[in-house]
Amino acid sequence: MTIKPLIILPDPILRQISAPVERVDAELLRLADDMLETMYDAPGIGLAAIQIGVARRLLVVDLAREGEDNNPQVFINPEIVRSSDTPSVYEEGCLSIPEYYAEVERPAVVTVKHIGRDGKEHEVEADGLLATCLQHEIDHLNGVLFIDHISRLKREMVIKKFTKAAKAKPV
Ligand code: K1U
Ligand code: ZN
Repeated sequence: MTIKPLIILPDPILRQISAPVERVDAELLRLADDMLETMYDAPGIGLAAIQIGVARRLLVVDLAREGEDNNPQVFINPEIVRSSDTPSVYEEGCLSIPEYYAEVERPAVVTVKHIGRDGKEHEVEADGLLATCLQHEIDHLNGVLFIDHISRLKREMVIKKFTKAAKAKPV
């Protein structure tokens, strides 16, 4: 398993729309393992393939707490098929926007249809942090970032800060 470099704002790669996965094969499962390794190293609780520069509809999540055994979950071609009307607010972060956090309102409960690493179709009803995390990661597959859910003023300030930092970084 390999730790891959993370794509950081304002890299336009993050705005790409990822393409559906056509085959669950050894190469795809290796990519999922590399994503998990990269997420654990960061550390984070989720990661979409586009965050390591691969525009495929694949995400990984692990919500195990410190001291608990890892609980890696792989979602291939995930799709939200039901969302609750009840909202939930959570202070989100993003490995592609390091050290910036903001409150985002999303549906509190979602049902996500997806293909698992077994190649079979599954449906998961998620609430709490899993619901928030899955919606955040599915947004990534559509080129949407959590800063797109905050005020325009705050978003522009964050983009400006990261653009300045990227220009100052030696190549
Ligand atoms: O997609 C990502 O950039 C990963 C992101 C997922 C996420 C976090 C919070 C709400 C929604 C989605 C992260 O993992 S940010 C880092 C983080 O939240 C964390 C890191 C270490 C321990 C616990 C949480
Ligand atoms: Zn993110």
